[in-house]
Amino acid sequence: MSSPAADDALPAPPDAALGLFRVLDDEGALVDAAAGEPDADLALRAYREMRRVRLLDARMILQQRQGRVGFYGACTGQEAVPVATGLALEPRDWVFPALRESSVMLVRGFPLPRYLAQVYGNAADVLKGRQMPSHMSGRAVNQVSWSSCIGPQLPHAVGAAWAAKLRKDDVVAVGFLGDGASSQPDFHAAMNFAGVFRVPVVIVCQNNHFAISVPSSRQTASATFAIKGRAYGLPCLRVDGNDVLAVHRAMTEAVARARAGDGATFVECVTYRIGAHSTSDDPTRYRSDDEVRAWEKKDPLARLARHLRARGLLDDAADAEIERVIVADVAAAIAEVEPVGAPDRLTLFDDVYAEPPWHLVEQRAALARTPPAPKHGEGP
Ligand SMILES: Cc1ncc(C[n+]2csc(CCOP(=O)(O)OP(=O)(O)O)c2C)c(N)n1
Repeated sequence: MSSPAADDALPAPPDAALGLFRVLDDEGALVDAAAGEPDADLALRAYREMRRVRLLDARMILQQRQGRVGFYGACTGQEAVPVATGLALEPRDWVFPALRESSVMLVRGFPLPRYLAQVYGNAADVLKGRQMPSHMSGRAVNQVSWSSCIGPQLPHAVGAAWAAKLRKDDVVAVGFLGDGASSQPDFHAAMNFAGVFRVPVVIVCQNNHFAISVPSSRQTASATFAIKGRAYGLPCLRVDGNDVLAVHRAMTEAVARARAGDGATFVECVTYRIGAHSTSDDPTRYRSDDEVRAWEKKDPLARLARHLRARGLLDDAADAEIERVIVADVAAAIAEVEPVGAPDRLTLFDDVYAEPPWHLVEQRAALARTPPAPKHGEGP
């Protein structure tokens, strides 16, 4: 047995909740070359998916500025987390997003035109125009609608995971939050239940340093967000959220742990919201250009591109072709869904009751007899 003095001399083990797990450094070089090169197909797929989200967001912000959609919430600078998550999950797993993870759906195969139809809220939208734009969800890819309240998706994710455990379903749930949501009671309830009942859930905090205008330093006095998991008895890990390969590895391990029956994990992904909170926000009111420029240097796409180029997996021509295809796909999707009209008014009565009560049956019939109101600019 070693003496206490000898134990004291040992260096402290690295603390996963206080460190920053990375596969690539800011320049795109491998942090641990001995661990081997990341899978080339995975890296290229992640790059294409992140490019798609970035270009799509830029185009949709223009649509909003032109008055063609009412609102849009982009995730510019934060593409790595949704893309890595989408690539780490099985189709049977469930996703409970917060504000910036809608695009997990695209990675998991949801068609782009239907995804964009949600922003227009028209008849092609699977949500029948009932949600605020940028609150996409789809049963086909097990992605639940975000309620727009900050936090409740976390108990939902834990509940779904708990149900899967009770039913002995081989299913994992992932629940997302921003750093601001860690101040909500639902976060603590979810973390506690996840720990006590050892449910197959991964709770992922995207620490993008702001909750609208409130900096993360006003959300917590903890050294990191990841370390909060320890109080609930959860393994917790702090990851570079701008390193898609690191997030993919962390998520793959956390999902495997959950699926093996070894319980929940809490992951903090350290990132930065490069753009505005939403199209209704002006971030120049609460943060400096210097800060934004410094984070732009850590851009997740540029970093992965440097890595791919260094390995000979990407060059200017291939990159331009990736962009050309995405821009054409986005334009085609918009052209397809923009002219689609509003959902039928009678769909208002759908999806609430299996057997509609008599008064709703009457109201539905009355609405069906009433001619639609004239559109703006029409009529007398
Ligand atoms: C319960 C509740 N309070 C306040 C809001 C208004 N609100 C919308 S987004 C947001 C900030 C969320 O910050 P964070 O959780 O860090 O996510 P981020 O926007 O940074 O991705 C707030 C306060 C809300 N939607 N719900």
